[in-house]
Amino acid sequence: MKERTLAIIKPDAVKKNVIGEIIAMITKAGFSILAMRMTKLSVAQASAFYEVHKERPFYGELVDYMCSGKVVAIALEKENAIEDYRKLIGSTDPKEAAEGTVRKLYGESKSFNAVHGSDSAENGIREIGFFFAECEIVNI
Ligand code: IDP
Ligand code: MG
Repeated sequence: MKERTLAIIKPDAVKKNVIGEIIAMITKAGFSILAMRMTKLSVAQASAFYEVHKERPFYGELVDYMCSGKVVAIALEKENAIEDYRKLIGSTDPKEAAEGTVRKLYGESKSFNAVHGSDSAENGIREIGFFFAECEIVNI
């Protein structure tokens, strides 16, 4: 079944000038881009996006990081998108990520790990809705 996932190229990866490389990895892996936008998150937006983590000790650092520069939000669709995208990006901690994954190639640390990916089909839909209006999703 086709699923949707939200990718975010995080501020560390944007600063490294690897937006193109990461998008190439995503499209070569067979994902369709339904919507894409560069933006800079406010503290309020980043806090709301990561609200599920608000009790975690790293929440403040995570919000600061996500607001520290520009990000690229990308709505993706593919069969089995959630699992396949998470395989493409690798483990949360780049040190533990498999060779050839986005986080292994471009992540700095568990905190600054280059990209975001949704963790379930339900959250994929919800997170895409956080960045894109229904009329901005181009599904042809
Ligand atoms: P995920 O991005 O692989 O789904 P989550 O556990 O959902 O990982 O965490 C969200 C984000 O919070 C991570 O991508 C990373 O930027 C940050 N993060 C996760 N765990 C830690 C940690 O132990 N220390 C610092 N930052 C963390
Ligand atoms: Mg997560």
